[in-house]
Amino acid sequence: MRDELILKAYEIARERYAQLGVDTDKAIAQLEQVPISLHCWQTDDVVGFERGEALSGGIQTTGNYPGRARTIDEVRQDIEKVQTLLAGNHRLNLHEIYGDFKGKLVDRDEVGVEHFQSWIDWAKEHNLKLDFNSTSFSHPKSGNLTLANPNKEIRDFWIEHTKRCRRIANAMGEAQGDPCIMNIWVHDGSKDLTVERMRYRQILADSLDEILAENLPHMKSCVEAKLFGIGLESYTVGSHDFFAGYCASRKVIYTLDTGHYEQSENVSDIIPSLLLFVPELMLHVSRPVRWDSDHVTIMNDQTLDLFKEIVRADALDRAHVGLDYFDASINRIGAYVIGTRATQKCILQALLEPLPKLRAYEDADKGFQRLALLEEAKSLPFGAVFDYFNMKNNVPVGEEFIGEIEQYERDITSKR
Ligand code: RNT
Ligand code: ZN
Repeated sequence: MRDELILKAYEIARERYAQLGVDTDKAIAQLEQVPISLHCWQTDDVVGFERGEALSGGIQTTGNYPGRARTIDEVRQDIEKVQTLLAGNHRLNLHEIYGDFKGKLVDRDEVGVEHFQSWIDWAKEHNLKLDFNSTSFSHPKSGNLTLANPNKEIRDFWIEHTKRCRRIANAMGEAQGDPCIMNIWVHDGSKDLTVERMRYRQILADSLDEILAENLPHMKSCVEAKLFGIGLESYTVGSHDFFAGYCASRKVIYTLDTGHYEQSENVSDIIPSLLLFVPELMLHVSRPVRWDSDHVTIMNDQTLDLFKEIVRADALDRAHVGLDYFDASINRIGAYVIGTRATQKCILQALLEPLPKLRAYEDADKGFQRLALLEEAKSLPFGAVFDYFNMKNNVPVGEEFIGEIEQYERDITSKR
């Protein structure tokens, strides 16, 4: 009965969209090909397995909902659960502090592929491809400046760390037969006014040039821009302008985190500018509330517009989609699933846009018609298409995943 209803609704939706020249089957097939890189740090509030230091680097999790993953096995168990609730083949995004250190303190300038071999094996077993991140926060040498530090000893420590991480990413990429995307984000900045804005940026550019010089064919590096960090409010070395210039001149992938903008800012408009000058984009899909609060991604205008611009630019194959938020105030598995499904909904909405018709109106200078269709497109039967997409992929449809997560909480996370 349930399946019949979903199918019936889908058939009607398919016809309705077809009237506007939109092929829903094609959109579903395209959506199935978009992997979303799941950020491992949502399972455990960005703690990792190195030294369990308090989170630093200007980022913060808030909340203490029970059930946080405390071990590598618990992180894996949670990711495996999440996978069963999502349509499509996704990726797992690891941070360096999530290495399999087997209880030993492995410092950041000592880390190697051996600390990620069990991840590589596990990922293969579970049909997940891995992405990676160097970790410059939550460490005694983090301070306010890492790769941009004028102190050579500290700077070299972080350069060594980041180089090692790139080699680990390369090994992951080789093992999975698909490039591992490695993100470099450093929190470097200043709480108060600085008179050395350009100097730190010069040092950061030099450090990155040195790090990226090594040719590693199985990985791709990306660098993440930011507005500010907590405790580092007056100045961010790796600002949006810095990285736009850096990525354009060095042909490096730009990481755009939607949490790093003001709530009311039109983030999506950056897409068609960057795409003209940088090779690819890495997206950290997130949600700022008042500040870079990393709330769970939802289907809001910012996220919808982001993917509409990517689809309008025909750039889904140049954009790597990942999530980046850490909400410790609600069920963490639930947070994962809400955010991933919201991202998929936004991608689907973008794929279902009646673009040829809208473009024809625009070319003919028919402004009223264009706006009217943009408005009407919002209430097309998109939900029926999304439901069918999930049913077709044998994962929960609609709110069905709520019950499944409640069950997992009763059986597993509440006992932690
Ligand atoms: C921080 C950046 C960064 C981190 C992760 C944990 O503002 O968004 O991507 O969230 O590396
Ligand atoms: Zn981010």
